[in-house]
Amino acid sequence: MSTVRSLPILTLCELADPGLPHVESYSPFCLKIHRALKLAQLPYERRLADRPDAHKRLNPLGQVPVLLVADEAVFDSTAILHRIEQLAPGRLQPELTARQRADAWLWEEFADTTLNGFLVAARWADDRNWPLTREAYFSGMPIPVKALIPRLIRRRVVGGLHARDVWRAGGEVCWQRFLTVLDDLEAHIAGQRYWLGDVRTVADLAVFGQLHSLRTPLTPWQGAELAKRRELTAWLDRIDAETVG
Ligand SMILES: N[C@@H](CCC(=O)N[C@@H](CS)C(=O)NCC(=O)O)C(=O)O
Repeated sequence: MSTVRSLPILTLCELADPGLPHVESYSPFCLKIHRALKLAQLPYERRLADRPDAHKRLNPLGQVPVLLVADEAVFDSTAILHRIEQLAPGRLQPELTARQRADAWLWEEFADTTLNGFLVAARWADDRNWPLTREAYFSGMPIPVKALIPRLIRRRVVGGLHARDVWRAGGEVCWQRFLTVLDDLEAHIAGQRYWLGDVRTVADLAVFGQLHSLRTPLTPWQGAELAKRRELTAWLDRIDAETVG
């Protein structure tokens, strides 16, 4: 493992801290980056905002996370992971074979797309959870806008889920697919220490970011289904313990 020299100041631009133990952010992408920075032993500051596009000056896409490396803004959590690898070589994942490396990044992509679709659907589209999400995300809003804005944002987010084919066939089909994916992930991780076997990789961080985010009080049914998968839960607990800092 190489040493980290002359580090630039790192600032993670993100959303408010939910105030829950072991959940630095409701954003699964920010959570992934918190854990990556801790694993890489890179000290960082936090810059919190009420809404993702508050950091738009740094990220024209209007999303979080953004990592400021001195005054260079790096955005998109996958690009940030690559940057962390450059800043602290070997700390996120050891030297891998070409196939292991490809597999790690492919799983990272699967987490950011497929698993994220279920998480967004669970919080924003699932009627059982929407009141909890609305309260958690919008409670600070002044009353007159609170009646309207969350509904409009919800409509936009659920529209995005249709476009991604996550919610197009409705909740029943979405949650049936979710259970099948959970069963497949459970079978995948059975008997393995890390997502790709013996070595910890970016796949662990990315899959953790999305699945651990389903274990907050915002999504009780999805969290309970996850808890039934014992191997997956044991792996999540292990990654949490190893990266919580
Ligand atoms: N591909 C981006 C996705 C980031 C993302 O979707 N962040 C959410 C918060 S969890 C966000 O900023 N949403 C606001 C929006 O998309 O307008 C990444 O990996 O960083």
